[in-house]
Amino acid sequence: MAAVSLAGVMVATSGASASAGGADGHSGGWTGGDKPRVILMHDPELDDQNTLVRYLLYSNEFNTEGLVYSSSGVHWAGDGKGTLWFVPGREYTRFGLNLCPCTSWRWKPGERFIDEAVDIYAQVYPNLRQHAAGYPSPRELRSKIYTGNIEFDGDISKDTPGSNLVRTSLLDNRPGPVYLLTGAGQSTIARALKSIKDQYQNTPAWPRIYQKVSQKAIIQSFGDQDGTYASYIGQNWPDIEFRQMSTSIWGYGARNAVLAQDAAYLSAQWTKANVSDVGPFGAFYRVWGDGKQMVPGDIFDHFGFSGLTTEQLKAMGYVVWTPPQEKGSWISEGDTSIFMNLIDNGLRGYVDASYGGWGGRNANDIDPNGASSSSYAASRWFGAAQQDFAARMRWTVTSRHAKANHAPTAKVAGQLDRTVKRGQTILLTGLTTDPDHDQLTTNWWQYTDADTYPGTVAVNQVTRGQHQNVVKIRVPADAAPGQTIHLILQVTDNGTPALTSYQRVVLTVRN
Ligand SMILES: [Ca+2]
Ligand SMILES: [Ca+2]
Ligand SMILES: [Ca+2]
Repeated sequence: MAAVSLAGVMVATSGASASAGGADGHSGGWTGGDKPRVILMHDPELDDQNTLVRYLLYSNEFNTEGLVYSSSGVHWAGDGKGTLWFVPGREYTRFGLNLCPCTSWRWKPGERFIDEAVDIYAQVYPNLRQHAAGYPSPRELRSKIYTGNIEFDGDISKDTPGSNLVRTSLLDNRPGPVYLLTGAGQSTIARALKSIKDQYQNTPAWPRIYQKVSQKAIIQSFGDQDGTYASYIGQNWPDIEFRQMSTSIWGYGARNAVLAQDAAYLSAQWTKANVSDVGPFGAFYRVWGDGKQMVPGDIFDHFGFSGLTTEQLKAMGYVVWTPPQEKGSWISEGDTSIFMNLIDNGLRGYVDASYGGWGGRNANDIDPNGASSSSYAASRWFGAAQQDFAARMRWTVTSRHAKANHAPTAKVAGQLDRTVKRGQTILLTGLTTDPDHDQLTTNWWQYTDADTYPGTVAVNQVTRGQHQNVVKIRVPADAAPGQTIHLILQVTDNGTPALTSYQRVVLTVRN
């Protein structure tokens, strides 16, 4: 447990779970403290480019071991030798099309969007590091760029630099877990696992290697974009934890998923002021009508056009699968959910896929209208996440710490994970500060969707100030042994943009 002493009480720090040694029941999982080990995999879809911008703004919170060019069912490079490829049911056979077998699909020769993003990171790095510690040097990030199994959709026939990286990270003797975050297919992961199995399965080391890798790897994926989870990983490595991160809130359908009060975050006005006009990352970030195209002539990528109707775009030969929006507005960051629960915001969404956080949750939440909603588990946080994104975009163009806003910190005195007795009364002391000395608004609330106790508990205010918020909780008499109650301390500053941090406390009812 990483802890600091503050005002005479032991305080668990935001990124450091108090549950040492897997007391939460997830013995292989990251418990906070040091940064998570991460290998990020992307295909050259415009929304991966946007996800990458956001990821690099948070790269101070990760041990980035790889930024890996990857393929998917909708993007693959080909082998450069004219080999034809075809997978039944892909987009090239839909929409009345019959375009493959073909030699590559929606992949620009010499594609280097990951390198370009890191080049921009190098430009803004001197500013970023004024605002937070721990940003990796541009040189270090450049050394982490690899090419995975990009030649063909779902092809795991050979080792690649990307699959070798995954393989090495899973086999090394450094502590895990290794988060394999993919916004593309899983062929690079599958190839790494296949190589490990091929090498060890007929040796005495196999049971140990199988167990080690199964405990160390955590896959967080948006869907199964090339089918290799179904065809290889799930069948051969069923004990690897697979976290499905396919929330709708971050993607092309965000307009149908955000809460009404958050619609402005998708607008041209907000996006221009907070993203597109903000330095070189803003210029790189894809928005509707920006005149760009990832692959010249790609009939699925009409997003750069402005002022044309669906009918006009169709007449030009484009497959218009989502209607044109206002020039300058949000298109998509579809894969952002793969890393957002690893951010050190105090929600501890990394502990378990059921916890939830800015990247969503693997279950429904009950929305304010009382409906069980798959998107509300992510949309409930979207405004706070966008404000935080806007602040970090501002960091990229601001050379002085005092000229930008920084998130407050939320801490809780004592353990974050506690075993409690039925009927017991406990005090929870929240301690909040702000690096900019902003005014703070704090509250405690029960995250009823994430906890396993089916009811609600009364959160009784004892004292409430800007920097200390104490509540009293009585553990319900009808709580069953093993049930959990999740309580969240939330703090928002009055900076511009206003920023929110949290600390989650998990009470587990004793036998
Ligand atoms: Ca993608
Ligand atoms: Ca602040
Ligand atoms: Ca509950």
